[in-house]
Amino acid sequence: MDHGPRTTDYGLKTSEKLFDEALKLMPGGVNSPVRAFGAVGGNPPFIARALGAKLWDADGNEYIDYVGSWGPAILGHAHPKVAAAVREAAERGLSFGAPTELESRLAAMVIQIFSSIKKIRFVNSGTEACMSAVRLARGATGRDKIIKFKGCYHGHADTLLVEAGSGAATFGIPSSAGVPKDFAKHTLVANYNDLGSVERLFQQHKEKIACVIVEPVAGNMGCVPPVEGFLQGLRDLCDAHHALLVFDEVMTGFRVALGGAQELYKIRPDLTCLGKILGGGLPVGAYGGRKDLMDQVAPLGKVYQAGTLSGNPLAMTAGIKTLEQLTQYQVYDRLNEISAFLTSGIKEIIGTKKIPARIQSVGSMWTLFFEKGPEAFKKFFHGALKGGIYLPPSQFEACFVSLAHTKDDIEKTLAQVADTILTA
Ligand code: KE4
Repeated sequence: MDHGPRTTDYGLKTSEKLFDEALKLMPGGVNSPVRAFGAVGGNPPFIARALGAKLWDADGNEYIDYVGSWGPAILGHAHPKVAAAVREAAERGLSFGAPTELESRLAAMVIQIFSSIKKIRFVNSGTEACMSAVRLARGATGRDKIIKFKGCYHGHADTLLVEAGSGAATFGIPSSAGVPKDFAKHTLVANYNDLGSVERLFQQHKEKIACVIVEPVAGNMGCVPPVEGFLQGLRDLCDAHHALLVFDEVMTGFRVALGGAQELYKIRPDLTCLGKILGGGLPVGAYGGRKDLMDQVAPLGKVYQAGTLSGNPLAMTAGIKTLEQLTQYQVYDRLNEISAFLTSGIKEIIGTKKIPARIQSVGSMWTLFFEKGPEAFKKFFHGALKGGIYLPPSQFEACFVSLAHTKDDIEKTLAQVADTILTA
C-alpha cells in the first residue's frame, strides 16, 4: 500500500519550510484565507498527496480528511475513474474556448437531476455562479436590492461580501475593504431561520427586491439546517412580492441529496447556484433555473456573463465522471449511513462525557460546535490534527464525509475525538 510521499520526495522541505517560502510569495502564504489557519493558529500542513479519504502532508503525516477540498471530494480523492478520464482528456487538449459535446453532456446530467433547472450556464467557481445569478435576478426583475442572510456566504463578489451589523434586518455593511458603501446599500441582510426579519425587509422595500439568495442548509456558519417552514416561507414571500428565490447549492448540491436541498426539502427555487462537487475537484460553478430567466443571459439576452475557461473539457470530464458515480444505485444511502455512524458516535461521546458541545448535521455535512467558544474549538482542532484527523480550521465551517471513508476510518476518528474532546 503506497503510504504517500516521503519527506525526501520534496528535498527535505517540511510544511514549515514550505510555509515560510509561501509567506514571501502570496498574501498569508495561501490562495484562500481560511487555509492559513488564522482562526486556529499554527502553521498549515502542506498537502503533498491525497487518495480516497486520506491526505499526506509534506512531512509524510497521514490524515483522515473531513475537509474534502471544502466539499468537492465526495467520492474520496483521486477516484480512479475520475483521475483516468481527466488524464485522457488532457491528451486531447486542456481548453479550446469553443463549444464541446462535454458541456452539453454535463448540462443534460444536471438538468436531469434538478427538475427546477431547465437551462444552465457553467462558470469557474461558486463565486461566479452566485454573482451571475444575482445579476440575472436584477436584470430579469429590473430591481436593484437583494436579501441575503447574516452568516451565509455566497463567494466574494462585492454585492455578496456584505454582513449585517448587529440587529435583525439592516442595510448591508461591507465586510471587506474595497466594497463601496454604494454597492453594499443594495444588499439587505436578514437573520437565518427568521422569516419575520425577511418579511420586514419586503415591507420596507416594497417592489424593490430582485431576489432572496439563501444557503438552503447553511454551511458557512457551521452546519445549520433550516427550521421547519423556513424555506417554504421564503418561497411564499418571494411569490407574494414578485421576487426570485435563489438557492445557493454550491455546497449542498449533490451533497445532502443528489438533487441537493431542494430535493430534500421539496422547495422549488427560481434559480440555483452550483459548484464544488459539480467539478469533482476541478474548477466548475454553474447557475441555472427557469427557462424564461436563463434565456435572458447573453448571447440570447441582455444579462452579460462570460468566462475564458468556462466549460473547459477537463473540468467537464471530472464533473461527468463524478456524477456518473453519484447517480449509481443507493450511493446516498451508503454515504448517509457511514455519516450517521460518525455523527451519532460523536453525539454519544458528548453525552456520556457531558461535554458542553453539540453536533449539527444534514447527511454527510456536519459541524461540532463548542459552547465554550473558539478557544475550545482551537484546542480540539489541534488535538485532532495531531491525532491524524484533518478538520476545517474554523469553527464556522462544515465538515464532510466521503464515500471513501470506511468503518475503520470512522472508528479511528471516534477514538481520537473521545481522546481529544476532553482537552477542549
Ligand atoms: P467558491 O468561489 O469558493 O468556489 O464558492 C463560493 C461559495 C459559494 N456558496 C457557498 C455556499 C460556499 O460554501 C462557497 C465557498 N465555500 C468556502 C468554504 N465554506 C470555500 C472555502 C474557501 O473559501 O477557501
